[in-house]
Amino acid sequence: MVDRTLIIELVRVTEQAAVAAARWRGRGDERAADAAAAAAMRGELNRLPLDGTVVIGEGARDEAPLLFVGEKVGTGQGPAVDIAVDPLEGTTLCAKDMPGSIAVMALAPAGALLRAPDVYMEKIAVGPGYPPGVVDLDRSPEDNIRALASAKGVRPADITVSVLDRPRHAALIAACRRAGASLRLLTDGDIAGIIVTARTGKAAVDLHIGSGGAAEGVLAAGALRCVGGQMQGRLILDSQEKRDRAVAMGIVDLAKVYDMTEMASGDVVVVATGVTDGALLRGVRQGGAVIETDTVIYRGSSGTVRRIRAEHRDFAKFGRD
Ligand code: VTB
Ligand code: MG
Ligand code: MG
Repeated sequence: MVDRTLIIELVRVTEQAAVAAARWRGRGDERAADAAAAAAMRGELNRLPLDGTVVIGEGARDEAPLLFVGEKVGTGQGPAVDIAVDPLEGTTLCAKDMPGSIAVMALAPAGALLRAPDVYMEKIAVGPGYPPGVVDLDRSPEDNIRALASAKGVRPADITVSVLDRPRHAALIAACRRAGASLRLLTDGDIAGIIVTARTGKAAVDLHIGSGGAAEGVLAAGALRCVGGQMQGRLILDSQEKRDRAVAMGIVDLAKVYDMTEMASGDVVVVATGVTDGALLRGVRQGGAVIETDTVIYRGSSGTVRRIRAEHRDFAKFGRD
């Protein structure tokens, strides 16, 4: 178990990353926004009493200056934990000041997070309340939509599927349309896309399908575990170089379908703060001396979701009135 008091401390990590990224909202510079988020995230992580290892980060040691895979974070005094980060998920959304960019990280006992190489992952996810295996990566989109509709007691036309809007998904999108489903096409951001399947309510999305980053898959799996639902992922290793990288990272079965709990096992905690407004979180608000942030913390082992709205004041710059 991760020390419960430590869990709340993680709020600062994504808050600071989101505030740093928000300074770059709408400025068309994805790299600067990402770098600012990563630097802020690392700064806060290194203040925490933990012996952390980045297992999912901003890249390999030689290509990422900050939060590279293998980097040690924390003060070194504390529990040995795995850290997965996406300091700015949806860099393009942030650079264009479009909805849905977030700062996100996961923490889990050492060994609990899948060491996913930086490749795409095929994903399928549904919210809670369905029989196990109601959808499956190995079935066609049509079959999955029909199975989900029947489990839900509705028509396929009443099912909403979210898919990243990419040319590589043309056949998938066509298949969903043939099945009669409604599609929510995401310009970016499948972590939020997957988590939103667990929301009930009128505008709910029932199913997420398609390929996106493997890192995002692990982060989404951690959060979905907490709110309930089912998810599967399979790494797309479509070149020898990618297969070699996966093997070097200790992956034995290259075609393995990972269940949600295999991607993020044990007492995983996922924390996310909104950068721009989105379906999951409100973006950073800055009004004069006060900066407001909106953060959610998911704790897998207890299924607790906490929402923290914070006001930050910069007395050094604005004084105390
Ligand atoms: C994926 C997805 C992310 O970027 O990594 C996507 O998982 C990149 O896909 O949520 P492309 O290479 O097709 O652009 C996000 O949408 C945002 O980081
Ligand atoms: Mg990302
Ligand atoms: Mg990112």
